[in-house]
Amino acid sequence: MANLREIKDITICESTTEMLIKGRADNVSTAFDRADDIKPCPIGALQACCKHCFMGPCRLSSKAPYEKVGVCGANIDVFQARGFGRIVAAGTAAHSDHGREMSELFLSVAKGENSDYSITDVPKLMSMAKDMGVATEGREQKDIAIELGEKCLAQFGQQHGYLKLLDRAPKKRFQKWQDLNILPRGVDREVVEMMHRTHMGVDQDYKNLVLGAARCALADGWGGSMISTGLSDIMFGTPKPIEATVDLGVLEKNMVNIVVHGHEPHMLDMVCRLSTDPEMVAKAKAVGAEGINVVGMCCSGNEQLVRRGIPHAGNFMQCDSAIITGAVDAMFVDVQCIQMGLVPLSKCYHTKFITTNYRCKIEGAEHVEFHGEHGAREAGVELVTKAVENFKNRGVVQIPSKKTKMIGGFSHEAINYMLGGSFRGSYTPLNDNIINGKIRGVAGVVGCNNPRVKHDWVHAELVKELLRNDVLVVQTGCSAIAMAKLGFMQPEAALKYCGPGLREVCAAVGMPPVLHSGACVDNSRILEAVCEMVRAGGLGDDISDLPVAGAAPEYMSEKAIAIGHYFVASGVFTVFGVTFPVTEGTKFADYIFNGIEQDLGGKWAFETDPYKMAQLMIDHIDSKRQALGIHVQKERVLFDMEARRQL
Ligand code: MSK
Repeated sequence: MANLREIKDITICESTTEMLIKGRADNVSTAFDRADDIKPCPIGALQACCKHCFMGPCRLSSKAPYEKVGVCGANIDVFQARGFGRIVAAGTAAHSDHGREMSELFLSVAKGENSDYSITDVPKLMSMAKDMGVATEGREQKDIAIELGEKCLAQFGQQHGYLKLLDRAPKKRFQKWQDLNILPRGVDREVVEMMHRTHMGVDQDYKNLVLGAARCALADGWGGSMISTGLSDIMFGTPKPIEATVDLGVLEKNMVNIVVHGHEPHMLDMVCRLSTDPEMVAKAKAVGAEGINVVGMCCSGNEQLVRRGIPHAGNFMQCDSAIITGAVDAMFVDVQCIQMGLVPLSKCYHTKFITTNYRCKIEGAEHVEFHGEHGAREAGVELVTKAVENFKNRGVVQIPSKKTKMIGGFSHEAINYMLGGSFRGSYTPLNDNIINGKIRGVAGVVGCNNPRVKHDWVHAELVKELLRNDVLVVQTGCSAIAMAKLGFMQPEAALKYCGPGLREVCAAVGMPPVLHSGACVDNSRILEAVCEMVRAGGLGDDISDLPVAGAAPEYMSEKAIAIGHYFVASGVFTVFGVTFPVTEGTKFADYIFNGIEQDLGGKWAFETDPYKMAQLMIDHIDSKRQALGIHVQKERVLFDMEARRQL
């Protein structure tokens, strides 16, 4: 391949650097190399190509006169809005299909038809039941769980009304959605409708399309994703602060290494349990290994890291590197973010690359079908046995030594408890510290890695800049792993990286300044956290009043755009990096970057420079502080009796 970047320009991650050097010496190709080899299509990057019918494809560009239209007469704004709508529909479909899988699994457990999994978090069962309108008083736990499972599953195919968990939103926010007629009715209905509206000859009003996409995205955040997170918590436990270790150094030289990569927590859960099963351990010892080491990768790994402290090998752009170590005896994958390039790469080493889900088969990969609802243990035994049997085939092994300790597990419930204690659990202390200015605001920094930018660097520089300015950071997904590897999820990080106000709060509570909340599907936890902030009072009566902002600095997936759009539709200023599917100077661009704020209270921004990105977020936070009248730190006033009476 010609013109490959130097490795120092590809990543700031030490262990990835070491493995990319090895990979080049081994003459194998990685996604970083392919990104150098294949340039992005300039028309596609601007969302200026329409393939929605076969009179085209029609291509417009920023250089074409604004009046130029496609064969059907559709203009550049409709090209972009239709493309954007389909991206949101695809992202929503991905999260929500995962949510459906969790609902079906949960229902099989609730009915007692599945002994491979169980209900482990009864308080979460009760709170979720209440929010889904399931009566709990005087009823058997089993009956509550069955009704909850059925109600959750029905949300996907519901045709009328609105998704029940939207009731968690502040009243003003709900009213805004109702006034705009964008309350999602059912998850599947909104995805199907978006696909219909973007078909040739249907919706050709860019604003109507963007608002339709908002309805679809809300079905993701407040529907499919929120259901998935809630039911997974009931089965696998609601995260609370827990220690874990991240980076490629979690691989073990003398153990059978299994990397589980994908998005569905139940396969990883089963494989983890089997790794300590005496029969499986005996099998491992019989082939000369000391035992079985199961580690996560990407988001199912994130889910089980924040719940159980399972070691995590790395984020999306470290999958290649894990295989290049030569120490991965098997990589089991389920759905989402699985790169096809990992299959030929695994054949260059000894790694068994095994797909496990009927929805995600890859040519050249071995397939062992795993179903959570039936036969999970048997499939798990088959998978783990294949990894164990492959241990003897190892060649040269080079495991980077780098691994970092971290504290993760900050669900919105854990934040509530951490700040207020078990008897007075509340977001009031957080709000108080925002009002008194010690914490300037809160930022959600989430999303993927993208090989077109320096791996982990944009995440790191953005987060450093936010912390320096007293902005508390909440994270999910691959972004969280980037910061965990760099040590930002240790309480001591507050002393090193934070401004004086945030440092003081973190030191008092003993928490890290960067809070890991889970997988990309768990961004719904951040929605719940901002609802709690509104409920606690003092910071306005809508999410859009809060001094908060969101960012996905290295995103790459359609899911990320769906997440971004549900945050914008929920009233949050949201900045994306790398690239954005938009042609500047169009009415569509002006609407999503500006005008949409009038309608929804949130808006999009696009910026690739992490320092400018941070500035945009801080400026937004400051503007909200100003609107709330908390922008200047007030002198403490001592009240006399008369003043108290007036109060
Ligand atoms: S895994 S969607 S690269 S966060 Fe959720 Fe990471 Fe993005 Fe996949």
